Amino acid sequence: MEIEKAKIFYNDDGFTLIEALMAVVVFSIGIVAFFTIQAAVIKGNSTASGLTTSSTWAADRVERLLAMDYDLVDDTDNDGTDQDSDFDGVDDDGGDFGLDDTGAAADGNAVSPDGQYTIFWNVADCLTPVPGSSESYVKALRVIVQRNDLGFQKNVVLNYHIQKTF
Ligand SMILES: [Ca+2]
Ligand SMILES: [Ca+2]
Ligand SMILES: [Ca+2]
Ligand SMILES: [Ca+2]
Repeated sequence: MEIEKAKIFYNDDGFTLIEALMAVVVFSIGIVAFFTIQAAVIKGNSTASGLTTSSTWAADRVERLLAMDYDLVDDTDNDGTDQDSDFDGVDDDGGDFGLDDTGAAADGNAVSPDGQYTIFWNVADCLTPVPGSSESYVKALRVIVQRNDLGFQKNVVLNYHIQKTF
């Protein structure tokens, strides 16, 4: 009786070719799905890590600039200094006070030790009058960190205002 029962589930014909092919197809779909997910995870991790590193470099540069004496944080090429005489927030002689400048046009630049990140910073004086004061002692600071993310250039941009204190 026990043997009879067992025979119902037992088939000694082995796998048919169709069954074997179906198994291969199902297995292949699984493998492709696995690697597709794996690739997406790796890409996501790489993007996240690039973003984190860029933000860290940007924050580090901001801290260095903030640690400097107010007068030493300089709009070296003068494309953003004293160019908003009417305080309307619009660059009097065009441009964006040079704040978006990269490459040699930036007020300062540095490259990370691994060469993967390039940092630019720009300074503009007198963008905004200090509230309640006829004079302006504010500098706008923009730090731009560029990186290559799988063939695309990605930027992290930090904006700061520093105010002279007496
Ligand atoms: Ca400048
Ligand atoms: Ca203006
Ligand atoms: Ca300008
Ligand atoms: Ca410039």
